[in-house]
Amino acid sequence: MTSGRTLWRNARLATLDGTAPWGWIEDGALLTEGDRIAWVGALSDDIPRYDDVQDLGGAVLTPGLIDCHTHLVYGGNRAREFEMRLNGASYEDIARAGGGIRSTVAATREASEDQLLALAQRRLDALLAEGVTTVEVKSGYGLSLEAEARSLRVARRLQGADVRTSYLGAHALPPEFAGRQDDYVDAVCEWMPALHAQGLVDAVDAFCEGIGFTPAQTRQVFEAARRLGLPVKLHAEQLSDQGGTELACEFGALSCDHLEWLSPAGVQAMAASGTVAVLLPGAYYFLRETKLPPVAALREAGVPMALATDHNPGTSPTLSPLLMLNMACTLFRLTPEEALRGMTVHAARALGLAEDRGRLAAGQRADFCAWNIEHPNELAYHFGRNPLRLAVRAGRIRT
Ligand code: DI6
Ligand code: FE
Repeated sequence: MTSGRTLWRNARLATLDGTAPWGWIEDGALLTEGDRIAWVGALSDDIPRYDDVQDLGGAVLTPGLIDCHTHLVYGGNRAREFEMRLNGASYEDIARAGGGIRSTVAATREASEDQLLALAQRRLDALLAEGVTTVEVKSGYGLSLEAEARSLRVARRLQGADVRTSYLGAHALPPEFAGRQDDYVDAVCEWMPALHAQGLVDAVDAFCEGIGFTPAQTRQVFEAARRLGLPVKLHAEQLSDQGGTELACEFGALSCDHLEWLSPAGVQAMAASGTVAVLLPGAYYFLRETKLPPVAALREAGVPMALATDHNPGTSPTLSPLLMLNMACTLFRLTPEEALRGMTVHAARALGLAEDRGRLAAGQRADFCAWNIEHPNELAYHFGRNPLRLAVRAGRIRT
């Protein structure tokens, strides 16, 4: 590829720019210059000068997919726990008995940095194969300064997509802090400046839940983030209504994620603070939850809804963003267009990248996917089938 101007033509564009359905352009073309989109339009328009041409064979073009909530770095798996749940134990029972997140913490601490990298890269490769060009990766299975740093370094070393990292030290209580939860929260806050100084943290996350951390502890973590100028996000109202969302919104959170138990007051707080609701149908499905996130209320209040895999070994072992598009429709009743906007435009916003990516528009990063489909609604329709033809990242075809 040259660093000059490339015209990508013979495509049908779901730009997702503006509010027109799909931002659709039939007979579309797109011009890239370096890593940016320079122009988007119809073939019948006046096309600016270009140096070379790529023919897309009539494919549907969308922005590259953005998986804005994953836990890709960990050792082991929890298939045994899945079996236990099918034999009657609940997710909370297993967590309280010292299994759950803490069993993954043990396996993660045992693995070397290179082993963790190999495991995480293989997982990321599966996401890339379905068109992901940007991914958020959380720590949260190390739970010591050194092990959290190692996980975040692994995330930074991943190849093939842009990675945004979130520090999730407040994910679970590690065994060496048993019975000393407040001391652990102090430690999480103390480690934060060191991790930030190493350039390892783009945002700070926490698990505010009965089996996680209280709103008061979450506030302490968010205050530490604020002192460093780091944006926050939250695992909020997943298994119960803790009021974590209202707290996160007070801190101008980029996103609140899960939200099955979100209250009407929580919806209003999100609307007022412009916080993105990240919906995670994989975890809802895998835990066989029955309480749905309040999608109609979020829609009514104008809260942007993003969608992600939440890939993690305990509650959402999926590596299929396309399956999440389908489940968002079948389980949560999003429309196919809302689902796709949720994994592009709104996912970008959940990472603080709305001005940079998530749409096909001049000035945005040249991250896009060409799909062998007739219409973009098929992305949410064909579950278990991957129609990706090619992915372009920063103006280059990913091989
Ligand atoms: N909520 C989740 O669904 C994951 N983390 C969280 O805070 C579960 C993580 C795990 O079970 O390993
Ligand atoms: Fe999560």
